[in-house]
Order: sequence, then C-alpha cells, then structure tokens
Amino acid sequence: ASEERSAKAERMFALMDRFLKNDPISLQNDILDHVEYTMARSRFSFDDFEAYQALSHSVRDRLIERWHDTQIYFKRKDPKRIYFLSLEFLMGRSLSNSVINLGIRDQYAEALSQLGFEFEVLAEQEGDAALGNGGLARLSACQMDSLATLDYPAWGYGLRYQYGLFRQVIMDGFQHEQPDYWLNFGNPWEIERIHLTYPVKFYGSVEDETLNGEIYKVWIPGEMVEAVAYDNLIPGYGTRNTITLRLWAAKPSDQYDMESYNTGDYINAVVSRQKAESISSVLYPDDRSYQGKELRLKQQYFFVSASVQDIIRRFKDAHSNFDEFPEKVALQLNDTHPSLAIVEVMRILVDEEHLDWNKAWHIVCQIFSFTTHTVIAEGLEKIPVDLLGSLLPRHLQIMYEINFNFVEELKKKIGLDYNRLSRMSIVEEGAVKSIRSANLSIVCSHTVNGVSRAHLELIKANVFKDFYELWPQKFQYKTNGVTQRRWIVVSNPSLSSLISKWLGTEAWVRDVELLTGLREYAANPDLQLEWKMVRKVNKMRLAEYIEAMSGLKVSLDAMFDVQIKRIHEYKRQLLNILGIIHRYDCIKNMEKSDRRKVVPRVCIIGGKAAPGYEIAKKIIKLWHAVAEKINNDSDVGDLLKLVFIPDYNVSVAELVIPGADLSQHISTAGNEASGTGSMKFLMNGCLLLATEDGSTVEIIEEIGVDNMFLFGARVHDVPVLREKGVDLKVNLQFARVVRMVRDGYFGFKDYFKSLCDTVEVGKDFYLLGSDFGGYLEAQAAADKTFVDQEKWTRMSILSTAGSGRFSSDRTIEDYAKTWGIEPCRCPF
Ligand code: GLS
Repeated sequence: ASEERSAKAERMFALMDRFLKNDPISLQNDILDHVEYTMARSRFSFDDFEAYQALSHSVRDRLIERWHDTQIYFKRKDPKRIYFLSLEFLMGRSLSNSVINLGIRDQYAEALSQLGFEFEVLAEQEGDAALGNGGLARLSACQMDSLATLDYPAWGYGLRYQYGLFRQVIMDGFQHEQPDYWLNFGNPWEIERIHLTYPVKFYGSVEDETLNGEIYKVWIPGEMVEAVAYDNLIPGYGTRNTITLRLWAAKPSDQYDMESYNTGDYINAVVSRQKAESISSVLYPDDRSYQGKELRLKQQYFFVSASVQDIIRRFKDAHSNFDEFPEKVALQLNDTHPSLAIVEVMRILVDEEHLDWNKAWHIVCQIFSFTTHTVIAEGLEKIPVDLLGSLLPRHLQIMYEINFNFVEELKKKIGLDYNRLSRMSIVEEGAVKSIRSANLSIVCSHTVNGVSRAHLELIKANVFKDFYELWPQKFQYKTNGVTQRRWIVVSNPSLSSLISKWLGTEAWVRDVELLTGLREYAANPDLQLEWKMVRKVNKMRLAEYIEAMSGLKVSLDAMFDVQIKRIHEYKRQLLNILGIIHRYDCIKNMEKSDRRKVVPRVCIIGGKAAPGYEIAKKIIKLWHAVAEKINNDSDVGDLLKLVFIPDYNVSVAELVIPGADLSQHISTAGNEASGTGSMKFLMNGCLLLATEDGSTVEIIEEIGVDNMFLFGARVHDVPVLREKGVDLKVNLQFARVVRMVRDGYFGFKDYFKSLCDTVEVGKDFYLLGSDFGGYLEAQAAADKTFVDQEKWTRMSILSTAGSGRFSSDRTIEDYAKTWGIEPCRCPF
C-alpha cells in the first residue's frame, strides 16, 4: 500500500511540475501542436494568419496557467476585491502586450524565426478588439493593465459586443460606416465559459409574496435572457498575477417566452427567441450623447445584472453574513452607464436575500465609487421613467424609494428650497419624466471622482455644484493615466531600449517615476543623437504606412504634426484645418525666394465621427477637400502635405504616436474632462501644442510651460469671450480663411455653409475666432523651435522624462486608496 501511495505521489509531483517551458524549442513545439491540433492545418503548410493563431493559442496557454494560479491564490487569501464595471473596453490587440508582460517576447521571436516567421509580421495579423468609442474606453483598458501589474485583486466586467466600433471608410472624402464584425475569424484571447451563466430578467410585473409573516416583493419577468461569461485574461508585467476581464454575451434562455411555444407557432417562437442575442450585438457609436433608447438600457441592465449576480455568488462562496460584504467588495462605476448596479444590489439584498431595507442601504452606501467623465450637464444620462417602468418595473420602485428617502433627508438639511430640491432629485419632472443617472450615482456612492484636477473644479462649480455643497468630502479627483507598457514598450521598442540604456535599468517599466532620471541627460549630445535616430526610424515607419495607405510620399525632414482623436466640435479639428488654410495662403502669397524659410509640415489627422453627427462629418469632408487642393498644388510641394488616417483605432495609434513630432490637444478650455492622448504622445517624446484644458494643466506642471506650445482662452475667460464675441474686422486672418471655405475655394460651397455658420460671429460657441490668433502664434513658435533641432530634442527628452505622473499605475494607486484594497501577489 505504501508503494502504491509513493507511486501516486510521484505522479502528482510530475503533474505539478508540468508548467509550460519557455525555451525556444518548447515554444516551437507548442506552436506546431496548435497548428496541427487547434487550427487543424498541416504542420508542413500554414500561412501567416494560421501561424498567428497558433502562436496566440500558445501564448494563451501560458496566460491560463498564471491565471489559474492567481485565481486560486485570490480565493485562498480572500482579500477585498475591486470590481470595475464599464460598458466599454478598448483593448486593441493582445499578442504583443501579452508576451511583453509575460516577459517572453524575445524567446517567441527566436522560436518563430527558426520556423521561418517574423514575430512583428504575425503580430500585424491581429485585428483590434474595439469594444469602445474613445478615451473613456481606452482608459478602462489601461487601468486593467495597471491593476494586474500592481497585483490588485481586480475583476473587470463589461459587454462582449459582436460588432465593435464601426469601421470608417472614406469615399470621395466622406465618412461611411461599416460594421466591425470582429469575431469573424475567431478570437483566441477569450475563453468561453459555457457553464458560467446567469439569467437576466426583463419586463413583467411586481407582486407581493408573504413569507414567514413578512411581505416581500417578487418580480415576475416577462422575458428572460441568459448571460454567458467570456473571460479575457489580463497579465501583469513583472508578476505572475493575471486577472480577469469578464465580458457577457446574451444567449436565449431556456425559460424565455414559454407561452409562444405553447401556442404551437414553433418556427416564430424559435426566431423570436433568437432575438435575445441582439442585446449584446452592437456598441453604440456615440461617446457623448445618450438618447434613452430601449436597447441601450437593456444592454446596461444586462451586463450589470450578470456582473452583480456573479459578484454576490463569489462572496457567498466564502461568506454567509452580508455585514462582511463591504469588507470584501468594492464596486467602481465607470461613468453612469453601469449605475443600475446600485439598484440591482439593493434588489437582490432586499428581495432575494431578504435583508431589511436599511441594512441593505447601509451596505450599498459603503461599496460604490463613481467616476464621471463628462463636463457638461447635457452630456449626462437620463432614463425616461416610462421606459424604465416597463423594462425594469421593480427597479423603478426601488429608485423611487431611494429618492424619497434622499429628498426627505435633504429637506432636513437644506429646508424647503424647492428649486434646489428639484435639481438634486434623482427623478426629473418635466415633459418627459426621467431618472438622472448621475444623481443616482452620486447619492449612492461614497466617492465621486473627476478625471483631472481641472475637471473636479469644473464639476464642483457647475454640474454637481449642489451636491458638492452638500457633501464636499465625497468629491475627489484621480487624474487619468495611460500604461507605459503598451504606449512605450509595445509601440516604441527602440525608444524603450534607449531609455533603459541611459537609465541603466528596465525598472521604469514598472516604476515609471524613474523616467525623471532622463532629465539630467536632456542636453547630452550623445543621447540627443540616439534620440533623434530613434525618432527618425519611427517617422520612417509612419511615412511608409502613409504611402502604402494613400500613395502620398512625405518628406522625413518635415515636421509631423498630428491630431488624432474622435471628431468633435469642442476638440476643434476645424481650428486645425483653418490654421492649415492660413499657412497655405501665406505660402501662396509669399515671394518664391522666401519659401525656402518655411518649415515643411506633414499635417496628419485621424478620427471617427459619430454616424449621426453631421457637423463632425463635414469637418472630415473639409479636411479632404483642403487636402485635395493643397497636395496637388505644385507651388507648395513638400512644404505642406495633408494626410487623413482612415479608421483610426488603437493599433493605428501605436504606429502614429511614436512617429509624431508635434501633437495637438486644442479643445476649448472647460470642455475636455481630461484627455489621455496627450499623455501617450508625451511618453513618446512628442511636443504638445495645447490649450489649458483637462489634464494639460497638470502636464504643464510636470514638464514646464517652456517645453510645450501653449495658447488660448482659459476656463474663466470662456464665458466672457462667448458673451463678447470676436470682432472679425480685427481678426482679419480668421475672417479670410473662413471666407475662403464659404466662397467655395475648396469646392462644396453649399455643403460647407452650415459648418462655416458654426463659427460666425455670435455663434462661435467653441471660440475658434477668439483663439485663432493665439493658435497661429503657437504654431509659429513650434516652427521656430523645430529649426533648432538641439532645442527641440531637449524638449522632447524632457517631455518623456516628465510623463511619469501620467501613468495609469499612478491613477490606480490613487483609486486603490479610495476602494480600500491591498495588493495580493501570487507567490508561485
Ligand atoms: C471622456 C472625456 O471626454 C475625456 O476627456 C477623458 O479623457 C475620458 C476618460 O476619462 O473620458 N468622456 C467620455 O465620455 N469620453 C471620453 O473620452
């Protein structure tokens, strides 16, 4: 018997020692096994795409190992967990990021080269996971990377849209939208958990039920859908910790619509059952306006309900007393989109767990933290009460009760100031009675976060003034950040090596404050030379991309001037275009001999307009019309070239940002809550041309006003300037360029009329007219500096050196204090 036992123990040890090996031979074997057994291709004949897929599966195996270890460790330690709820995650590609975080990129590159493949070429095969619109969604992705790297016990929860953000196709200079069916070729980065499902209910009615003498509310649903978990594994850098981003997909439920089956209409019953899947089918492509649509509300509740059920199930696996819930659970609301989670927790605690209302409320008030990403009241979400009452009847009752209690308490504090009471109420009366999601989130959260210091000041003074006066201690800010792993190490490997060489360590990849060490070498000619070389190679890569995409050849000696972000009036891409028209006009009117003094520019723009946003679409068309004229003008030649990068997304950003000399962040002050693009450019040593808006205010503090090109009205000037308007007789330059567009100098006269109207005197809400002069001066200063390459390079090095504060690692450390969580590092 003892022999048998020791044989068994040996087998166990052998199994435990089964960790995948990372030497090039083992990696090759794994890749070939996946070619043969996962892809079902012959190992003697497979193409780049199949190689990419096999490679991804072999990386995924390694992720799974670490993920299991991490999850087992979390379970054993049972720390307080943070659950990050977001309707959008813009993950981009996973391959390069994963192998870098796993620390095995070079081993893979070697293994592949022996098989006759190039790692970089295979990485290009991957499509983007574009489950989000823009800054807010990419922020969530960066924060997941930091949560994993800093060993926090975290889960991300979101929706697995079948169609991500639309693909932008430009035809004759106009934007067209095409569906992004990103799952067409399979997705090796997710794990379908067919057994991990939760029912999600909709519609129906609420009834009373008596149990042990108590009356409880019971929701009898009219429709039921199943939420299936898809786990995406997020590896940390320099740690074994690998955390979960759990995205939910909708599937028909077995219990759904039993009635239709009973009526005998089998075919129609199956078809209508299939409609359940549409809940998670498509991402709403507008990042700033909320229209109170039923499908959107269904999406929000669907993902929130499944997530809350999952969180409570995990808690109950280890605990039986809900008093401990706040010690073990923190929930982060990424904007108001997941705010129904508050009501869902209340509903489950009261109706299903049968907790007393006050006790449940006490728990809810301790677990939620809310971050707002908006500056304007019009950007805040509202849910029509009629819609809510029909789709989620029980939730509406709970909201009314929360609101009733809140307003009663409020009256005790502020008296019967009805105007203020009605502004602060969760329920908005009016033509369309609505629920104000932001008010709900503020009332029920222990903390309300802004996304930059300037943003916090704005919300305190404007949108949330009443609440700030009531609960000043609730209001905080956590300045946004981006992960240096993706935005330097993955996207700019040569800069990354150069930084490590000069700092004498790679530790900055985890401890980004170390970048400040570059400051002392900023004027060092050797570093400057190497820095310039790296930048040149990146520009070359970008120039090749531009040529392949548009056929346009651009000069590497020109300044690459970039503005890439969603197209919005407040982001003022139109100011950029009008500035370019002015530059063109100057070149045309200048003596030929003077043209030699002009600093050549390649002006690059990219970004998507929401499909229904007419003015934004006209801005895209105007760019193309102006480009058509200028790029074909032989008087101008290489002095000025315009490039539009179509279908801007995360992987395009990874290519464009390292190749940019100058980048523009020129929103009207008071409109950009934070902005995160600027941080990525900064990390890559690109100089900023910017207004004092959002996080730029803090960037100035880190790198100094002399190391960037700043212009424009400040927040407190804006209302005055709006009132005053700009005198076009004084601002002749502005009047002239607008007139050129209006008069049809670039064609499409009628089409551009409404666009020109937006900047007419008295209507120029975003102050293009009053900021135009300052903008041209800042551009002139950039030209002047570019000629002095020593100075430019010094400023570039200082930009990277000062970017550390804008790492999402710092943001997450700030949040961790608010959430009350501690690192939990898997020791294996
Ligand atoms: C946004 C803001 O507009 C950005 O300024 C901000 O950087 C981002 C992340 O906090 O959130 N809000 C939004 O709805 N979309 C955004 O990109």
